[in-house]
Amino acid sequence: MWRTADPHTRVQIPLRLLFLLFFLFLISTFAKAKQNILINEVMYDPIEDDNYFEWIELYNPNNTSVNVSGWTITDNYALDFLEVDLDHCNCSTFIPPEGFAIITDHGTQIYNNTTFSNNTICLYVDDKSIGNGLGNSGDKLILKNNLNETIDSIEWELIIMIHKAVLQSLLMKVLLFQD
Ligand SMILES: [Ca+2]
Ligand SMILES: [Ca+2]
Ligand SMILES: [Ca+2]
Repeated sequence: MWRTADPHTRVQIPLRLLFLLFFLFLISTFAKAKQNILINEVMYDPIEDDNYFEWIELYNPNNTSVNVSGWTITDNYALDFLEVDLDHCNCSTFIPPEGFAIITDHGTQIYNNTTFSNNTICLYVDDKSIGNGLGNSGDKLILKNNLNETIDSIEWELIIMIHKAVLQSLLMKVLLFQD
């Protein structure tokens, strides 16, 4: 399980701009799982630098371990193979029963100030970006096993809406300025 002093999950996106409300619209499609592993959480818009703090969390809801060796994760642009992270948390490709896997890229800095529960494994993608980087305004992820079968997928997009009251206020200021 992911533990951090300032958890920032896909359902906890901060407001970024004054007078604008950001509504995050997530479309999650759960594939007919051969092995029921879920894309549980996606940090695509970290508070810190996107190049070093993006991550994905997988969850194994089964009562047996699942080996993700040879599995791939693909975003809107690029495919990455999952690799064992020999430097962090358990050095394994087996996600424990009801356990988690954290996926980062090779340039990650998330381990500088993060701890994990014992039922978590850490994985790398095979280069320095998850896909080509996780888009803040929209992207998708497809998790496939070593037989190229889709296990889970998720897609998100950001819809920017101006609150009606704010819009009216802005229009009033424009009208007053024109006068
Ligand atoms: Ca990002
Ligand atoms: Ca990549
Ligand atoms: Ca991308």
